[in-house]
Amino acid sequence: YVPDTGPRVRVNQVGYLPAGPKNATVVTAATDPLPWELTKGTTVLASGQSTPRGVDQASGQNVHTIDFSAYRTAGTGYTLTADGETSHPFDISADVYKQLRSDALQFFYIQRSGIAIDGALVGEQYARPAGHLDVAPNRGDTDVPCQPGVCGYRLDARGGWYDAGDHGKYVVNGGIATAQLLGAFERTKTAASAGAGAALGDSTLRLPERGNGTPDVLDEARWELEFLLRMQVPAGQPRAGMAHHKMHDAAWTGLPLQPEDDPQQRELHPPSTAATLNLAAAAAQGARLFAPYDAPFAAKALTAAKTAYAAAKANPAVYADPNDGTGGGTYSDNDVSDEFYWAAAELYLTTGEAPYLADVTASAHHTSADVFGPVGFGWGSTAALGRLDLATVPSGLPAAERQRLRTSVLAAADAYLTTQAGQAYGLPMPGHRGAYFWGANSNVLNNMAVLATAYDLSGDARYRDGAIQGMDYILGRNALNHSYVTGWGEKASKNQHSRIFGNQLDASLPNPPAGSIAGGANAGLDDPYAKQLLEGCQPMFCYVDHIESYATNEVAVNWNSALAWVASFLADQGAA
Ligand code: 9MR
Repeated sequence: YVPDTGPRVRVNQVGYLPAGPKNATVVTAATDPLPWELTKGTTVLASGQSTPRGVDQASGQNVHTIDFSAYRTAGTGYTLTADGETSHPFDISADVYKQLRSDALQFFYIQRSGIAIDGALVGEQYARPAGHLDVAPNRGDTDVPCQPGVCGYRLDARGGWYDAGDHGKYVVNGGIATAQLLGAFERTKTAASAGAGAALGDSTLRLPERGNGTPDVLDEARWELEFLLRMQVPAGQPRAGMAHHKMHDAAWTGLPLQPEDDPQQRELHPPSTAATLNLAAAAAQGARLFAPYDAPFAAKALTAAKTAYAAAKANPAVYADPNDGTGGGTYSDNDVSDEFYWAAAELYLTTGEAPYLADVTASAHHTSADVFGPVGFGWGSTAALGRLDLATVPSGLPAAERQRLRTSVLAAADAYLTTQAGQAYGLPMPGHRGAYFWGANSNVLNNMAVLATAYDLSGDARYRDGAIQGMDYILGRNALNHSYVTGWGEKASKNQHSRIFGNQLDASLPNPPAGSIAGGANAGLDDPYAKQLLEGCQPMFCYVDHIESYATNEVAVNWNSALAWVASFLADQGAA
């Protein structure tokens, strides 16, 4: 299988910010510098010499890089030519990322469970009846039994978002995705470049809640928060206050299948410490952000967070079964020390209470440099979320302690800049095979979020430029010459694995909406379709835009939340 990778000059297919970094990569056999030209139509606007970079580890290609940052004039239809090849066209504009923020956030409404999706808001092709409200043939989610032997009660677990291309709902992953939407909003309270956060205010998204006086991004996060709260074990039951790890169908549903057509039994799976702590962290953060808009809801969320945290401390090692993967993913994680740290941090930031601070400072994650690992944080490694919030959200932490945490964020960002400088495709992630695993695009984005936070904290433009340059990889400057965000770039993912957006299998169904990010190159080849097609691939080539490749090409809430956070940062850098 040889993918069509188009012109050998690789650019960000969408564009570059006028005062931001502008880099491209050329695949070539040449070992000496090559002349390049930036053109628009027949006019040559800039020229120079490429920098030979040798063989790129992640792609196996001999490559050169081109730096045309000095050209800053806004316009459309630019191309870059080198070695007889001309790139896809791109823009230079302060508005390049303006729409990406709302596109990436809008994905969540279309993923909602338990509510009809209004075509008047998001386009008739995405309109559908409410899924999983017990209207036949659905059996769930308003009165969900446990798996046999797990509990003696039923829960109303309606709502929330479908996790990804499946119909499952998972507390661990829902928690981190919610936290990133809340975090995108919370950033506007402290980051100078975010202005007053008007871009994330009320009526900035196409949601049924628009115009209710609450910022839309909070309304969207609340849709999942309410679900997370419903997953809590009721008082009086064994393990009260913990959260059920997940709920999904007894067996995997077919592809494609609209949520309202799912006939299978839905079941609650056992509670886990990890899920309980993710609920605690996300609900604690939600409580402080909702306080000005809906005090009763904020209080309810805080009570749930406190109850969950106490239940986790009483049940500190209840792990999800790594073999519980029939009908849904496992999201199993046998190290919850990072979730404990994150939850304690959020509870401390919301309440200022000493016991939470004591747990924060007693955690090994509070001083470890490892919270910002080379391959980024994610659903199973959440300590970075706690550290980033402790460094940015105002609190009663002693100034010296705050400074130490801030310095640790800058040190992590320095390491990502060093990694990025070593990557000829400009991404802040190492080039070895092990870095390209399931959902790697979200790890690249989360490293960019650390760079972005370092910029917010320091004002040092090197960090901002690192975050901006990382987006080039996502939007087409890569070995496949492929943009991983639907609707963004000349050649972009559009056949992501999804039971809802099944256009590739059924032409009457839509493709994913603009702003949906694919999981990305995964050298693990963890699905049969990718395995038979891509065996032996170099890491950056281990991707195919086919609906059956769930391990390289799925949509997922925790990947779109990473995109949404970063897109919101980038949209604020228009002047950069
Ligand atoms: O994102 C998850 C990835 O880190 C795991 O390696 C993988 C296998 O366990 O599962 C991924 O999550 C999937 C979940 O289990 C079920 N819904 C779809 C998710 C994205 O592929």
